[in-house]
Amino acid sequence: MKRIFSGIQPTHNMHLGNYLGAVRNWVALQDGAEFETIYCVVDLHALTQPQDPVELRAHIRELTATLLAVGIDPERSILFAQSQVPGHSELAWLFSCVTPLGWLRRMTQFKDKAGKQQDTAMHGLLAYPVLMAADILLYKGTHVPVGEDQKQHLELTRDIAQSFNQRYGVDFFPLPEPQILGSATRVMSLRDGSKKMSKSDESDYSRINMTDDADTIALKFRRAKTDPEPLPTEAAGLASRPEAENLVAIYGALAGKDVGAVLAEFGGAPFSTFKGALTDVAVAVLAPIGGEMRRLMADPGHVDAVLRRGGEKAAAIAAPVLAETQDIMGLLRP
Ligand code: AQP
Repeated sequence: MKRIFSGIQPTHNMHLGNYLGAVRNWVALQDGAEFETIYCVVDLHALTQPQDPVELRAHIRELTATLLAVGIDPERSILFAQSQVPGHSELAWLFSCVTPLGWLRRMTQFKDKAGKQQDTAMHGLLAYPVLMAADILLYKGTHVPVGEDQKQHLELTRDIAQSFNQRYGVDFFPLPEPQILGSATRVMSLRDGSKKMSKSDESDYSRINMTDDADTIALKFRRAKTDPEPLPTEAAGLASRPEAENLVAIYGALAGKDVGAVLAEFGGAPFSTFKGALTDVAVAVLAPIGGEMRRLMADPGHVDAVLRRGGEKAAAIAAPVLAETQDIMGLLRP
């Protein structure tokens, strides 16, 4: 059976980058017949950065409501929060005993986030990819939709699965494959076309949040960094113009058009004209999602019930995998 596992951190609510780069594809994968889909609000991963406990709990609920609002259907996908299934932490410990430290120190994300402070960085930051391997393999996930930035971590998941299988002479864990979808878009910051749009960017003007209203979306696009030239008529004209390239890519992803078609329509136009059209298409996509999310948040009991049911379904798949792992490793079952 082909099984997709993917997660999103409740570090803040979802932004347009998370949606166009990942979550929109989650909905497409759920709606296709090829995969069983498991989607997780990875709150344990969020703890690798300092979190205010009250805000974290609110973000877990808000993010879940947003996932429901964009079309994740808890009847067709398993949707839950990572901390609801203790097996994630337990399997991560077991995997940490078959994962050499050198593999973790080499991870680009660790090097970027820890910088020169590797000795004072938290162990959780270093161990993040081991927990990610546990997230996927606890369900024997076979396919993981990943962006460029997560490819290295998925490679490590495969290495950990292989290391476990080899050490114990079993063929127990699958080696999960990256599921690359053509329609995924890497969305860059609206303030700096060389940085990805990110929840943790200090400036809210760097991103479009899924909950932004029409006025805020218009203001953020108006303020988005651009250059003085009009839009080119050919894709080649976007080279060395990262901010222009980003806005064109966002427009294309939202309107379902490729870059050539967007430039055929707007080539030669000034940014003021293009930004107006970009706002219209963004509002058309995001306004109904924001409305649905606010409706769901008015009934937090419903969101909690969805997570509870999802957690039960996830735990039912996880329990035998964890028990068999413990058996293979020579532990006594609880
Ligand atoms: N800018 C982006 N463009 C395309 N895809 C993106 N993703 C994140 N940012 C972009 C994809 O969204 C999924 C969930 O991401 P995550 O919550 O696990 O964490 P992240 O990649 O670290 O995202 P952020 O927004 O930058 O969060 P913070 O600031 O908390 O670290 C992933 O599939 C990711 O590739």
